[in-house]
Amino acid sequence: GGPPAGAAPASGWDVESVATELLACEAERRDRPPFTDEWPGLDLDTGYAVRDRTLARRLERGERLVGVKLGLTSRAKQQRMGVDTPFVAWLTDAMVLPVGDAVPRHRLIHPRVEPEIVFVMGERLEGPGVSAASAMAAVASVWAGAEVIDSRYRDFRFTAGDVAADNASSGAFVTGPVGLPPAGLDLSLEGVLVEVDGEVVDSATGAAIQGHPGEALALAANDLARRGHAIEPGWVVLTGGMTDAVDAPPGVSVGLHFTHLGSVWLRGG
Ligand code: OOG
Ligand code: MG
Repeated sequence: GGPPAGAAPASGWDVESVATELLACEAERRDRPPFTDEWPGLDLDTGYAVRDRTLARRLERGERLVGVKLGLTSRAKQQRMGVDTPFVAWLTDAMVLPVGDAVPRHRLIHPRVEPEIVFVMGERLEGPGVSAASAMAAVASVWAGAEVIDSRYRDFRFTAGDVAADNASSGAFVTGPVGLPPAGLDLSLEGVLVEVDGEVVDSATGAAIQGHPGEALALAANDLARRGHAIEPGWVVLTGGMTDAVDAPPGVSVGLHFTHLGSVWLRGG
């Protein structure tokens, strides 16, 4: 029973109107309640359909696709956000934050900062059937990263479908000082300290990301394959927040210190 996923629901929302509303919220820096309050049928796959519509609109207005990000790959993030499904979203050049820039609050709603292990791809990676080992073989270099997440949902309240539609709370991201070849690193043991104004407020290792960030990369390739996408050479892949995100208001300084990948500094904004 019930209408098929993606069909116009009784609430009046559909894939197209949700995509339009999310892009408008982003442009106007306006948050809103999650769509699933009115449209419970907005499940993960319908959310992905919305995500792909908003990407198409971003590309139409001249943005360039530069990679993908994973969301909710660590238990710290899953527990904090109340959603335990990892998922994949798009990164465009408009989300790249130049090194040295502060958190771009002027174009965001309620930004928060989280530490991530980032891959730059050397080879194409296409699912299904990708393992962590075959995924890592396609990686050219590994970087420290700071993701500035931002949600179009008030108080970051959402279900898996809502947040997939919202491109996994994408905002901006910046990468660290060095790109290292993956072969010499044990990424499950790569540690990070999250420092806010001189105080270490959180820490984690790469094992927080599905046991190893390569597992998250494999998950991304296999998940994207369900909708006919592959991960392309040169793409950036954000493997997911290792700890809960932190607030970075103006005047605050956030340092993300990795064992081998160096430090990423971000001024609040
Ligand atoms: C969802 C975005 C998740 C991550 O790394 O887990 C994400 C959110 O926390 O709003 O970027
Ligand atoms: Mg993230």
